[in-house]
Amino acid sequence: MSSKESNREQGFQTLAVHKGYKPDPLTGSLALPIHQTSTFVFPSAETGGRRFAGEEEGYVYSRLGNPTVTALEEKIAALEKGEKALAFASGMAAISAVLLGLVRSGDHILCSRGLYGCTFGFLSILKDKFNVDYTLCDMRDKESILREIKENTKVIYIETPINPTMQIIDLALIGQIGKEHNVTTVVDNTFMSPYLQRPLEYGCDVVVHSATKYLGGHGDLVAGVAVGTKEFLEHIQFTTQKDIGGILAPFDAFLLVRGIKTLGVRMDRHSENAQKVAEFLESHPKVTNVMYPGLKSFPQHELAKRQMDGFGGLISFELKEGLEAGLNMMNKLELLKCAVSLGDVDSLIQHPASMTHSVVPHEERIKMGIADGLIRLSVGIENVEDIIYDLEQALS
Ligand code: 4LM
Repeated sequence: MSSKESNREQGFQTLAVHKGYKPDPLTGSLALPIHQTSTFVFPSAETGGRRFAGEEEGYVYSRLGNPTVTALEEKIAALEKGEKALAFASGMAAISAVLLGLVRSGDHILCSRGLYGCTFGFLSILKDKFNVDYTLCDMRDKESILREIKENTKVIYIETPINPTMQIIDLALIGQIGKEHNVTTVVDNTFMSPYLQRPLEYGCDVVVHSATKYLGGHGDLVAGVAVGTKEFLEHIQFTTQKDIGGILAPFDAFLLVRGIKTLGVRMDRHSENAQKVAEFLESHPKVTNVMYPGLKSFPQHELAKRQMDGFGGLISFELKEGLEAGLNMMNKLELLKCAVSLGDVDSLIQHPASMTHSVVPHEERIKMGIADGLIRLSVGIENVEDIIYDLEQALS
């Protein structure tokens, strides 16, 4: 490769395929080796001591780092345009390690009004057991964000689009408010993946993902990642990741690397299919309240166009006849599977009020915009005619 070539900034899909691993010089293995080991042998006792003291680079023990996991972390960091990434055993392990690394007793977290159920559950644990308060706030409105920031606010934590209402928050605004008020901004980018949205480019500080979803893409693993500055991620690595221990196993890192190689191709198909499915649902006489950022009727369509490179694969909607009719429709589906999770190549459909967001108290759920009859559809990469055919027969 010429030096000119090596200075070129490579495109997203090229990085998705190649970043983080070069064919092993010893064996020539094209695929990333799975370093299925718990510990690493030191060439000498002195080397081991220096590695523990942080005076010399090198692997020590797989809770502190593993070459297969490092390859994944380098790939994710490049795709999210961050300095460093860390991989975790689940999205919740990433989210909890990041938040625990940022707050102490007496602090306050300002959150989007609308969060994945277990993130809400973790905030409740922080509040009940560790005296870390939180406020849920409609962040579509700048004034309400400014009103809710307190002296002790240390973190602004958001999802955008929000699971499952698809409401969108202006990332540039959040990044700016964070800087002006010296508050760390954390964005859960699970619904978009770095192919469609990169919050760090808008001045936000930390990105977290449930890598179980679009990053993995095949419904065969549970994982999480966090991305940000080297300084912040090293702080997490050597505190709440190392000492709580929610690390990713090498085999799951290998599966994630394999999944990410096709991320851009999959996201294009998810977005293309979801647009057609959303238009079908919107035109169906039995369906109401279709929430998909790619629809012209979507209240934040213009903001979505501005900060997202595509509209993704998630749609929420209700049936005019309500909850019972919605559940009946879900039971009649043949191709689409009734399951939680999202972002898989398979289309998945679920009922947030009784499933993913059931831990959120009813009153709060309604304030979040999660009606009792709301249904969430994660559109897969099957032939779109077959997805629409299945929905049509289930609605008939
Ligand atoms: C679901 N979601 O919605 P792990 N952040 C977001 C999520 O949607 C999720 C997590 C974090 C669903 C799981 C059953 C926006 C999860 C948590 O499940 O811990 O990898 O991620 O269907």
